[in-house]
Amino acid sequence: MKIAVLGGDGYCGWATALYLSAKGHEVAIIDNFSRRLWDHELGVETLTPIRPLAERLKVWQQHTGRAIESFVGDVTDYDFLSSTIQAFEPEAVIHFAEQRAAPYSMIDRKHAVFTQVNNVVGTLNLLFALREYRPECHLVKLGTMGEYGTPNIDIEEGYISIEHNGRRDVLPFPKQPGSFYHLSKVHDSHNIMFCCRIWGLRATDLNQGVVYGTLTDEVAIDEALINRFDYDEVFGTVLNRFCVQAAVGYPLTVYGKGGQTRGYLDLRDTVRCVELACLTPAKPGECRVFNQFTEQFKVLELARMVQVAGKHIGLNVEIDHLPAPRVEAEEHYYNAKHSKLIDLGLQPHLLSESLLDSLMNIAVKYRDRIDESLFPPQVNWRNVHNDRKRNLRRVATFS
Ligand code: NAD
Ligand code: USQ
Repeated sequence: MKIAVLGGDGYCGWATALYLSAKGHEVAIIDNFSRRLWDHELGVETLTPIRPLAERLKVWQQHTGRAIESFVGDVTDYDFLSSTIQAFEPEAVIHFAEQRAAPYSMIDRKHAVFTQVNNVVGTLNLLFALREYRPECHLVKLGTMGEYGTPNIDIEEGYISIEHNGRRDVLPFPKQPGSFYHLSKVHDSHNIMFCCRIWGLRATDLNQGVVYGTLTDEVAIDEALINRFDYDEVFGTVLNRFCVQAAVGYPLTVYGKGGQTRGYLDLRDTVRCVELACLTPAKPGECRVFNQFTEQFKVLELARMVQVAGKHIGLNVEIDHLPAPRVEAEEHYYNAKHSKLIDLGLQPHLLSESLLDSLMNIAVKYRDRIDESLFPPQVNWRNVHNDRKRNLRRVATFS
């Protein structure tokens, strides 16, 4: 298939682009490198030393003989995006190209507004470009499990059958997102559903859980292909952060009681899920929703697993409970369905089997690059004001 990967220079996008290219698909990456700029803005670096995209692509072609085309530009620029869609003529578009950190969206007004404009406008532009130039193309859009929040009932895959005053209907599952970022995903979902309904576009909204790990078969081919591994308080996700903290003997930063339960998946399952969605596209007019995670854990459970794994390689790991910087339930019911991707053939990698190889050993390998000042959380949900200095001093001023 001809598959365009929007956000292909990022964490999930890079792994996906290589995986699909290795499988024989014709892949193009579309990215404006804003993620690399946000690292500069925050004064942080990924644990793993990632190379410029052009160099990465050259090395990939040298090893595999397979070329990946790149289009550098901003998906919020309609002229750029629509001309790229016309030039590449994709059969599927995988849309990863958004600002994806909840804490980044909660720094101040400017970052909240930027996140929602970047994400919602980019997706809207894509919907218009597809309608105009590739109406048969399948949109595979990365959403998030965080769209649902943590309701006190089972979470369905996108839709729920409701009986109300004696009448029955199947409706979108209620959303209770927990940050301006997560809200942007809800707005996207509504726009996608609407465009499928009125124009007959076809889409799969992948409500993904928290991703962990950095190794996939393809990036392991050469050090120059290495993927991101973020551990700073803004872009670092919890399990990646815990492993890096363990590697330098820093007490694991559990926020509050640690009873926050989320769905998690290995990056190797992300790439497979996306492939499965592409290979079995939604029908015209259909907006499918898959919950994309493989296991659920409480934050404190993860910390204890990292503690045990650390012991195996001689690390003495302590666990700290910090005052919760976010406004979220610290103990709650959580039971989210996630069978649709399994039904399509997903065979999950389990955390218990990959914690050491896929995470801890990487953290230890790059230990010299770890900056401990990036561990304590500064962005506090209660301190979101117009003035960024009230929430995160590390941010440089960009106009
Ligand atoms: P990432 O920040 O590593 O990658 C996103 C990429 O998109 C970056 O390379 C960035 O430069 C690019 N981008 C952002 N805005 C753009 C724009 N306007 N124009 C062009 N390119 C743009 O993020 P990720 O972790 O790879 O996440 C990818 C997607 O998956 C996001 O939509 C995210 O919400 C979703 N997701 C991620 C996780 C996770 O744990 N990482 C979990 C659930 C969902
Ligand atoms: N947490 C800690 N300690 C830390 C970091 C996080 O206890 O040092 C807690 C958070 O408070 C939260 C949980 O761990 O309860 C997960 O936080 P996270 O930062 O790992 O993930 P989150 O902010 O939810 O965002 C990540 C991705 C985002 C994606 C989301 C999927 O950055 O793009 O949408 O995971 S989900 O959580 O299902 O919404």
